[in-house]
Amino acid sequence: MTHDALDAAAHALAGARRVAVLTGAGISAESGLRTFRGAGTPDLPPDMQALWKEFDPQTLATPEAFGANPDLVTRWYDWRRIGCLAAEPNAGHLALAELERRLASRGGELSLLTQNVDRLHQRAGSTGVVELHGTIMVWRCTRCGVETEPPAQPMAEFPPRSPCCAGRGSLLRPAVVWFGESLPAAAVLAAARAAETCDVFLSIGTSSVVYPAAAFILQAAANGAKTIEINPEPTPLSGRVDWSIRAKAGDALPRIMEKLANPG
Ligand code: BV8
Repeated sequence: MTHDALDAAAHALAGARRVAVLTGAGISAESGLRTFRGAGTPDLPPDMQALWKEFDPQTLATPEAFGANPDLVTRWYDWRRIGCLAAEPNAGHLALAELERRLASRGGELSLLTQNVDRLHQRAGSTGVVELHGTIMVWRCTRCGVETEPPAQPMAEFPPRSPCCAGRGSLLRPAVVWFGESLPAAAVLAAARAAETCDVFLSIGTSSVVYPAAAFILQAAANGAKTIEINPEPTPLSGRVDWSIRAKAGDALPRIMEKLANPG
């Protein structure tokens, strides 16, 4: 982790009034949650081992997969939901919540845009989080769209019938955005506004291959914002940002916050 990149990032943030942040699965990796494209997965319950070996998450996160095999897809999502509930926010999540408070204390603002569905940012104290890809903590009736938050325990049946329209054979699905589905219009609007008005755009823990989320940092750069990426691995956008910091979020963000608190 190069000190000059960390110093440059801290310096850019020190002078910023509006900061936009995009996070991806990598910021939750240090909380023990699997990334979509990263290596390695947490230990699976024995009865689940066989189920996931031959499946690629990207093929399960689609309406077609749900239509073809609602039992498999809802089991996978409920397994992930329970994992997210058991996880704790890590130093990276907490540093972003602290950055939001620090900016607010001097009349600034932080727009936190996340691709993650685990709600760890909210549990870390971040507010106004824009969930670009929805959340795994809320499930929706496939017939009438009514949303419910299932209790913090594994679902009783798979696929889960919706309580409101069970008589009509309707199922519950996770309120996430699957591949091929449009992002919530309000979320896209909020993200575009943040990209257009921010002084600094931080991209953290994302492989920058999923669109339209990956495009917001380019929009910010086009609007004259300073752009910073934090990722242990390079991404397709590493060469297009002002500083690409090769580090884990849980290492780099607390260091940046330390430099903000003790300038000079
Ligand atoms: C849409 C939710 C309109 C569910 C997910 C151009 C424009 C528009 C669309 C497209 C386009 N080109 C292609 C498309 C289609 C598609 C797309 O982008 N495909 C890609 C794969 C080519 N986009 C869509 O379908 C979107 N819809 O645009 O609607 C439309 C409608 C019809 C037809 C066409 C368009 C919807 C996209 C949302 C899909 N839903 N998830 C769920 O979670 O199950 S996406 C999924 O990928 C997750 O949300 C995930 O967050 C997201 C992105 O992945 P990352 O977060 O970046 O995670 P990843 O594992 O990839 O990377 C982790 C990174 O962290 C790594 O780089 C690693 O090095 C790093 N890391 C690891 N440890 C750490 C770390 N970093 C920091 N610290 C660490 N400790």
